[in-house]
Amino acid sequence: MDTQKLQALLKGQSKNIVIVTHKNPDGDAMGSSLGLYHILKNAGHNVHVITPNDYPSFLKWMPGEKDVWRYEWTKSRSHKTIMGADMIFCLDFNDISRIEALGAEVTASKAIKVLIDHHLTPVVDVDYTYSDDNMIATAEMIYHFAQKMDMLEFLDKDSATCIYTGILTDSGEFAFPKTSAVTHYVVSELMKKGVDNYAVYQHIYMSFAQSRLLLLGKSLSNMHIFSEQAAVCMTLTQEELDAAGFKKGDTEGFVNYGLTIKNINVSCIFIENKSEGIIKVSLRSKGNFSVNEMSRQFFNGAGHINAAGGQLPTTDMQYAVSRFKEAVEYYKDAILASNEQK
Ligand SMILES: [Mn+2]
Repeated sequence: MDTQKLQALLKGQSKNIVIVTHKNPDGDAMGSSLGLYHILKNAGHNVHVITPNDYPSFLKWMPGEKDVWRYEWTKSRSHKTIMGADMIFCLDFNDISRIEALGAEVTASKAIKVLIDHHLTPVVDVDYTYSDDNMIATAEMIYHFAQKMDMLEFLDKDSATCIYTGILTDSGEFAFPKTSAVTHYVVSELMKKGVDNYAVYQHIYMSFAQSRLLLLGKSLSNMHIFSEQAAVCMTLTQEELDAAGFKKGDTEGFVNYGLTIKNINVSCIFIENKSEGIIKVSLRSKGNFSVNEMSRQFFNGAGHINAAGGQLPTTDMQYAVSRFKEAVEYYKDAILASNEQK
């Protein structure tokens, strides 16, 4: 389907539209979905946002959020709505497996399907694809999509606030390399619609649970620094998690703190899960050193060049740290050569 035909559909009579996004939705998943939701609603369509599962509480203030259905809690009405949809938008994922059980529903539906995404090489079977891996966020693409569809008149403060949230979170507060002049232009246009940037910032970054800060302190004080290998690792045992009152999501992003040290190119955090009898591993790197490869080799996992996960089939934290030491020694030269500043 070409752009003109899609534009005619969206500007034509009211449609039943479903928007789906990936499992464990993040700021960009929710920001792009709800940003598009408001635009399409304002254009007169009947729109539902359906996520595979629940999302973190720091996103539960976004305009329209109260109307979002979590598929795992709303299977039968989600099923009916998806089967009755004229159009389905797939946002912020590049593979149908990323939406789990919801994927079978989307695949079975006869609706016209549209994919908008900024991950590498999407393989979702749709009628219209807007994919660009140079984009910092799918939320930014929603703005460009609205422009392409000649629907910017429907961008209001609510949709702008959601799109802004997606860009803010996926760009690491406008720090990551793919943040472009165009990104800042879009943000400027969003702010003209009345986005309260300070309020958004407070909702996202200044509303953590106490347990998160206690655990951050703990994990940092447990940090092992391997200066010669330009690497650090942090640890949290089940006992430490319990003592701080751990809640799901509390340790999100902790691993990134290791990389804030000058001349450290690899950071790792080990988090024990006693009931599963494992230690979960999270890895990050600066530059071109691949923690994906390191995780495959040493931690039974996988991921991307700069971000990977894995696990060890033990709850022995001392063993985990020694395994890390072994891994960074093995890759020492590559780690030291990573992120060489010109
Ligand atoms: Mn994204």
